[in-house]
Amino acid sequence: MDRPKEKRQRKDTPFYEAASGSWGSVRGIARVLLDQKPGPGVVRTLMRQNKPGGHMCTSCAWAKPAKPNLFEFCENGAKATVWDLTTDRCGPDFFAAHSVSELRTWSDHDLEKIGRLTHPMRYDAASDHYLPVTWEEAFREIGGRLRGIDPKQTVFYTSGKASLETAFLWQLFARAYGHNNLPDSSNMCHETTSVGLKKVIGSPVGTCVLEDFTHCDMILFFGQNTGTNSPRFLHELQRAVQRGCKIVTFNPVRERGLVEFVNPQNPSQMTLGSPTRISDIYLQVRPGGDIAALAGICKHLFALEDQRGSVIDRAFVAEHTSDFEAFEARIRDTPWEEIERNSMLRRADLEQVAEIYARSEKVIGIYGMGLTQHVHGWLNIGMLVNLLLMRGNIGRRGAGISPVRGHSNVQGQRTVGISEKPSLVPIDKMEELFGLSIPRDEGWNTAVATEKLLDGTLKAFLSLGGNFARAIPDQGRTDAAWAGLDLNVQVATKLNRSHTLVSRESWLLPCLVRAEEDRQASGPQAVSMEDSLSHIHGSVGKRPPASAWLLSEAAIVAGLAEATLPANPKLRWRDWVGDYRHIRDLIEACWPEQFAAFNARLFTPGGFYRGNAARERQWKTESGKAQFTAPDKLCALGEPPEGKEMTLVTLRSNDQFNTTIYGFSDRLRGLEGPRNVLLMNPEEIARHGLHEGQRVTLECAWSDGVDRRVSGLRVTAYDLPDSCVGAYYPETNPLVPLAARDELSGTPAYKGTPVRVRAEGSAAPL
Ligand SMILES: Nc1nc2c(c(=O)[nH]1)N[C@H]1C(S)=C(S)[C@@H](COP(=O)(O)OP(=O)(O)OC[C@H]3O[C@@H](n4cnc5c(=O)[nH]c(N)nc54)[C@H](O)[C@@H]3O)O[C@H]1N2
Ligand SMILES: Nc1nc2c(c(=O)[nH]1)N[C@H]1C(S)=C(S)[C@@H](COP(=O)(O)OP(=O)(O)OC[C@H]3O[C@@H](n4cnc5c(=O)[nH]c(N)nc54)[C@H](O)[C@@H]3O)O[C@H]1N2
Ligand SMILES: [Mo]
Repeated sequence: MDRPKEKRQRKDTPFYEAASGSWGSVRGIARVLLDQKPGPGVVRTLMRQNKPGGHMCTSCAWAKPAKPNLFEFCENGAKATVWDLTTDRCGPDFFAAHSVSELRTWSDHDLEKIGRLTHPMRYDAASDHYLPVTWEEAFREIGGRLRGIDPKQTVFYTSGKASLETAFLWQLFARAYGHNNLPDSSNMCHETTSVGLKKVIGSPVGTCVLEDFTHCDMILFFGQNTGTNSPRFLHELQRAVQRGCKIVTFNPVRERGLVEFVNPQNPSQMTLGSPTRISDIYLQVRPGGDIAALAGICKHLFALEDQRGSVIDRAFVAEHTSDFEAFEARIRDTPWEEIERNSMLRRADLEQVAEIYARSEKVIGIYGMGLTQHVHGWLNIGMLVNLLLMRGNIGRRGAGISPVRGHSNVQGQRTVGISEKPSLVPIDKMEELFGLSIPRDEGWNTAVATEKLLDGTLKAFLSLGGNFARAIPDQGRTDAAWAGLDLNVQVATKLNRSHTLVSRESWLLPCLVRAEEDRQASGPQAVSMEDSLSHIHGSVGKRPPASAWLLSEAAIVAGLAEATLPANPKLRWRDWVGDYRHIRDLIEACWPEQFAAFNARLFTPGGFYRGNAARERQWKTESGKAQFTAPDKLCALGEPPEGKEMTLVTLRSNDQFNTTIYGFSDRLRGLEGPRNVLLMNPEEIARHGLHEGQRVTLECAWSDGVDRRVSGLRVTAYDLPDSCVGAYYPETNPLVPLAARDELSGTPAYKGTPVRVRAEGSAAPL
């Protein structure tokens, strides 16, 4: 197995200063090609990626333009595809040689690096090995077991990669079986958006489309790391900057992609190495400090309004919004000292941002996990919406709010019924179409499902992709609980830690990846997904499957459903899977407005837009208006750190996709080597009496008395605000308390854990 050398920051400058993109991204692709040895023709596959007739990338959810670039893939999109198309295999021979107990000690990287799963496998407790089985046996046995379990004690999890077609079948299976327990990776991600944005503007998704980025004159960026997590978006940003658009970024970490970018597709930029500056102003807000930062900008706007008028769009506020007066009073009453203390930013800087905002006609607010993964995450979003509403920046060309979604179809899965809330789903229509009686009680989201795992209520867990056990908080407590389940079924492409935390009965069902040809009774199939800007795209895989025993995800869901449910002539699983156009017709029947002529529009260049009322200034909120929120606090953290406590921000490196660890180069942060680093600024290292390279244990300081710790971290100097430490996800997930989650949506507060640092070998906390 690869053993990385020690992680170190480049020594030539105190902190990494190279531009994002550039030759580094080309080298990143070359490295993964060498490492994964994909079969022949992979370059052709990459050239088709994100273009009509090709497959849609499985990495991020960023929009796919109608007129694609020559290479419509980025470094990390290429890595994701090549990682899927490796020639390495994880088949019966591998499982015969390694017990599950042994595999449980392997790292995330080493487990996935084995290669693609090739056969359906069943865990054999007597030998502690996975053994190959036939699909018939797998479906029959799992179906039989499910029929003996109370559906209400069962969870069907989805990670956001499965297509619209598969996701629709999955939720239908769950509801026909008898529950709404449909947690999704979105519950750990942008659920704060789905709930928070719905509350304030009546739409669970963003209001922008790609064209808006060619008209805006200011972009406010909060807690989203474009260079690593949605690099194709850098092209829009670069073009916006070149036409004079101002970009202001709020992030505790100076992320290179938001500082400057060399377009790898621009020969002169590559040759001259002349980067485009992305952010005009970059403010290293403290974690959880965005409410205060936004309050400061709003406060100065009121001051400017008093001085010169015409700053606030009074006509828009009067016609379209509610509760402005309470918001105004709260902001005017908030003292600057509190704003500065909570944001750790200077008044003068926030005033400067307000000046630019007041001068700009069309402004877009962008955000990611830096706003959503906090205890008061929804208020972060409410505050950003407040700022936009003050000048009518929602529902206008070139303006709006734009959450950047994570998984490539995570937004779409919610659109087609993956939700624990039956009120958000056309249940009546489904009952009518399929002759069902579907429960109306709310099911479990990820946080509740994890509580049910811990308290023993959960009996069966079925997972459509993902790595639930590794992605959730509080792994010190949850890891042991999996053994108590009656049934654990994992549909997957590669081995991961969730597959090693076996239950009384555990199954591993391997599926095709998106770039592979999906051939069914009627011939090769297309699938579809929805991007971050609510456009739906068709996707066609053309590569030969990694193994003859693989099934498509849709076929696996249909096989499981057929084996579990009583016969019902209206549930024609086999026919539907024979031709996915039938599934798209069912989606259209359930959501006729958004999916009208779904099959006919499947390959619309740039995708087809499913519409958004808030973009048209129709507010589907309780008041029927866009809602101002008066902030009752200035900090998004549940328990702000005290004394020597620090706030832990869990980070993604440039060499991972969630729990999939491609390698050990966090190039854009200048960090190379093992991932067990603890990033701290040099003054904090000194304040804690530590030194660089020292090994430390991090302890969670959440006040529920539970002992949560991660050892063996190496202190690494990094440019972060005071009282903030950074470390990688998922290795530090055991430190995040399950109880620390957004108060409205339940999204875990992965960006705001209070921690103490303890030098290893020393008894007392420092
Ligand atoms: N290559 C690659 N692409 C990915 C993924 C991946 O792992 N690798 N994951 C996918 C998924 S599922 C998702 S959800 C997205 C995630 O993409 P992002 O939304 O970018 O998520 P993160 O990288 O977790 O963190 C975002 C940023 O928030 C900053 N931050 C932390 N705390 C705060 C805060 O309190 N305030 C502010 N303003 N900023 C803060 C961090 O420094 C970081 O730069 O990316 C998707 N795309
Ligand atoms: N501390 C901390 N924790 C976090 C986060 C954080 O920022 N900090 N981020 C959260 C976020 S935003 C998210 S989205 C979750 C991610 O949680 P998940 O979506 O559950 O996790 P992934 O790591 O994306 O899942 C990787 C696995 O998916 C399987 N897989 C890959 N492709 C396919 C496919 O096409 N089909 C199928 N069936 N399986 C496939 C592979 O077996 C692979 O091992 O983690 C959350 N956890
Ligand atoms: Mo995510």
